[in-house]
Amino acid sequence: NSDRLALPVGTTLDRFIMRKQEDFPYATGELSQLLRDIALAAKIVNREINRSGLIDIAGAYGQQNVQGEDQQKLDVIANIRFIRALRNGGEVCTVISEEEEDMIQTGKTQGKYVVAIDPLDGSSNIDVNVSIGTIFSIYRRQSPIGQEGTQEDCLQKGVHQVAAGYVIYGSSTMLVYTTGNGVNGFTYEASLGEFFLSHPNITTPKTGTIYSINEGSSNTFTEGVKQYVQYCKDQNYSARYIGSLVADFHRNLLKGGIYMYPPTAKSPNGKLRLMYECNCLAFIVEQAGGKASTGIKRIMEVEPRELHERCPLFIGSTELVEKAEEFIRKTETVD
Ligand code: P6P
Repeated sequence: NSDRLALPVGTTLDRFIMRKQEDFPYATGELSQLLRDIALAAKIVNREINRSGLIDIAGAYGQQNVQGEDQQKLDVIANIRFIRALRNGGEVCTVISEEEEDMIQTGKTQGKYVVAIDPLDGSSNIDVNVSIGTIFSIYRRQSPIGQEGTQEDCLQKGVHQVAAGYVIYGSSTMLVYTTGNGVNGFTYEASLGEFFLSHPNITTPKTGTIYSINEGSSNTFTEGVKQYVQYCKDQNYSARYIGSLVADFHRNLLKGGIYMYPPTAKSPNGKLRLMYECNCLAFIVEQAGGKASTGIKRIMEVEPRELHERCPLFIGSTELVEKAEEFIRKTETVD
């Protein structure tokens, strides 16, 4: 970006979105509004997460939440909040969510966009106060306006993403996203209810010394993955694995490193989901100068077949991902 476009740290998310829209003379504002709708839902979910510990305490004394229902799991609450915000915003015709088997039709058939979302990934980590996250992708619908979105609208290759991002609810809450022109990070100031630009133009280091993988499954790794993990040890890399995808990814994005979820006996096609985990983070990492692979091919080139299909994920610093691919290609036939 030329200086004219560079926005100072501290710019609010709203002003940032507005200024970036100005760069697109034909933009009609729907994507801008959609990004605002996602940010609103993130603020609401952030508040629910921060209260969850206390509500549990309240729950323990037999109290119930404000709706008088038994305390729902936070990932269910997050799913409700994000779908409601997307529906009310009016820009989205159809949503696919980790929390729901089928496509969710918002009823807004004029909506130009489809959203794939994992409303709260790693939610098992909430009770132990480990950072968790929301992961999302935005696609332009292919079917005509004025009807419900179709399965084909929801099963587009990652290269067709219009935008992708994540929210990390951690020591601070951040929104990190791209619309295909670089990656920017915003930190939430709850007392003001605003996201402020804190990490402009994020680029991930070309290489790194951190490798993230669950070595508890290493007995069933393929030969190529076993050899690459051994290579990381021989290079004296640091093993860092939080077990919360957004937290592991965000650390490696900023510091350099590789996150891997390879095929295992328990998850022969990897555990992570193509549409609302792998593709989203792949778009972000590529825009930040990194790489995202199934070990054999570029994540964003994978042709989706099912809404919740899984795929192996090797993502992060380009040199580390390419080295992993080298070991895998040397030892495995292309599927
Ligand atoms: P494993 C959490 O359940 C999750 O979906 C990701 O957030 C995390 O990276 C991964 O699964 C951890 O899986 O098999 O290592 O426990």
